[in-house]
Amino acid sequence: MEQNRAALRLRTVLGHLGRTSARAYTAHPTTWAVSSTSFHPPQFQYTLDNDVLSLEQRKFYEENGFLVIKNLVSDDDITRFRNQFQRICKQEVKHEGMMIMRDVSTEKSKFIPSEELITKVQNFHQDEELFRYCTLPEILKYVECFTGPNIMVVHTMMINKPPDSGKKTTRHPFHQDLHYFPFRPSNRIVAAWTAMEQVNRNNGCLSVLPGTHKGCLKPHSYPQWEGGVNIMYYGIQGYDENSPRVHLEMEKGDTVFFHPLLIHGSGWNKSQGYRKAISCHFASADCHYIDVKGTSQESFEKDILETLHKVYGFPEDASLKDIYRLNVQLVKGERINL
Ligand SMILES: O=C(O)CCC(=O)C(=O)O
Repeated sequence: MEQNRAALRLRTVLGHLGRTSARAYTAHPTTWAVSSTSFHPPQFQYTLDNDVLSLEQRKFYEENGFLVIKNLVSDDDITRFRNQFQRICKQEVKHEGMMIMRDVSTEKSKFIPSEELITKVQNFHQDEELFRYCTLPEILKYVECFTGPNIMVVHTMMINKPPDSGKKTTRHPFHQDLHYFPFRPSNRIVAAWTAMEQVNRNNGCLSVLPGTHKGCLKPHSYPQWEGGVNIMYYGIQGYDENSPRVHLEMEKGDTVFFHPLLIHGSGWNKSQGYRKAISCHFASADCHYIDVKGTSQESFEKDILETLHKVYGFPEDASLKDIYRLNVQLVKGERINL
């Protein structure tokens, strides 16, 4: 009985159940100074057979772990996402389970519901307007190349990187997204990240370490930054600082798809503007859950459950798997395991 109540609470809080049905480059895949021509894979493992990606694009993702598609999302859609984000910031729209986050540098100042104080909205699954992003045919067409035809939305974010206060807290340390996910196989998970305006090194574009998706999941922890670090912004302990770095300078509407093991992060925002992006993680519904206890992900599970318990009264004995199980949502094909 108690457990049923807890499960019900969990569901209400976290959203509804998935339904059963070092150099800068301009964002153009063929201009990256990273290899695609000398590449002869024994077989493709990170992409699936279909007629969407060209052979060159496929080889590029296999080798580098990311792929930028220019001008994929329309200006009209981006305007709609921007307007809805503003409504959420002003608290004209609220959803249970949606997480509203602030930069650590403004955490202690009085909260005024405005775009200036909100750095990220996570888990917008219940917001029809923002969730449209995850169902756009132009996005799903590419997602399918990595996940296959049964597609689940597993995580959503709208990021509003503010002008930095000078403490460099707006940086996002290098990390692998798989650290946050209790399902596998990793090759059937992909992120889509769309620039909502021009992004460059000045306003803190994404930076990636090409080819790192071929490695394994590394231990993560909070970096010891003088100015503080944002909640849930874990960084990799001990990556190779000399690995070649690519700064993904992109135009509004350009979208990068990337592998969950690809090491990436973003720089601090030196501009006076709010750098916006919308992002969604997708996984094949054929993926299966894993228990993260005893793995490097256990500390994240503990952290998130503690936060959810404190803020929302979430059951203490839940698992990372429980959080996702209640939140994932089918957007194409059939629901299988997730
Ligand atoms: O948009 C950014 O600045 C970084 C986003 C990111 O890597 C993440 O939230 O995992």
